[in-house]
Amino acid sequence: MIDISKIDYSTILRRYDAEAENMDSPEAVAAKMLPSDPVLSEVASAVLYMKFKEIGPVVKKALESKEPLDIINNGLVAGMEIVSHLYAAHVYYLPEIMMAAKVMEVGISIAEKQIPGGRTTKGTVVMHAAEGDPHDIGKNIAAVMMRSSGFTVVDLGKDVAVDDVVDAVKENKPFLVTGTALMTTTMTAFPSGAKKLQEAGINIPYMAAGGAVNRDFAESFDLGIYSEKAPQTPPIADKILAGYDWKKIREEWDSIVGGE
Ligand code: B12
Repeated sequence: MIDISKIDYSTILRRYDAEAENMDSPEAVAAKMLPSDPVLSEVASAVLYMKFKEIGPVVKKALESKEPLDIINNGLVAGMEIVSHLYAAHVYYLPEIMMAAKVMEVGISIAEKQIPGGRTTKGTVVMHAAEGDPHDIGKNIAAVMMRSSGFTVVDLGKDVAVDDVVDAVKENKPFLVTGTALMTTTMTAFPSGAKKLQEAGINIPYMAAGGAVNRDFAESFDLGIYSEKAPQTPPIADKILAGYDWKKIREEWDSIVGGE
């Protein structure tokens, strides 16, 4: 007689639906990702659930007890990160991403106004999204980080032709240029822009960032340096102002951004 007690059914039949029933829903996982601080959680929830009417009052209320940058990084951007998570899990689709990003931007514009810093500037940075690339949400966040850290940002926008980037660098004389690419088809604009800058005798670091880019790519061409997350940019910029060139930034990148 067959001893069925020794049969391992998992190797014979796997019920994915039953497995899924026992897992948390993506929404529940997302809810767990909300910040533990109740004020920041309320801000992040407004982004997560695309609350256009609530975001203004919620951010203004948060400003009574929190620093603007805390609200931006740990409330608004945190909410957007959950949205990206839900998108990856096929719970949210593009319309939700776009609406949530708009809500986040409204919140950022309110919080940004309360950032102290006055009119003094540490230096100018030219920022853009690569030629052919319409994705500018991450760049806009990075621009807020840079402005709030005391830098002047010349934001060229999205889908910026390589030659326009080079012209803007010649005109504004920044100490750093950043490019964002979320598409593998557009990231090649950066080595080509960096080469044109070098040909013009300009040797400022060219930061390559955005989801399509990794550190290996960013460091594969002369002038290229990497930044993975928007908040990593100000500390890197501070080092450039302190005299680091693109080679030294690469050498000390881990310690500058506090990475492993
Ligand atoms: C929103 C979105 C759009 C929006 C963009 C709106 C906008 N104003 O940005 C719209 C609808 C326009 C769009 C269009 C398209 N999209 Co789209 N889109 C996305 C989506 C869903 C989210 C991107 C996003 O904003 N995330 C939130 C932000 C906060 O994250 P982030 O950009 O990664 O930024 C973080 C870091 O990368 C970094 N960072 C980013 N920029 C910078 C800059 C600096 C200086 C620094 C320091 C850091 C930094 O910091 C941020 C966090 O701190 C992604 C999917 C995904 N998972 O990324 C696809 C995605 C990028 N899109 C994609 C594609 C293919 C397209 C289309 C070609 C689709 C189509 N067939 O039409 C078109 C583009 C057509 C064209 N050429 O015009 C692909 C790209 C694939 C690839 N590898 O090439 C993706 C990955 C989707 C996918 N999985 O296929 N898209």
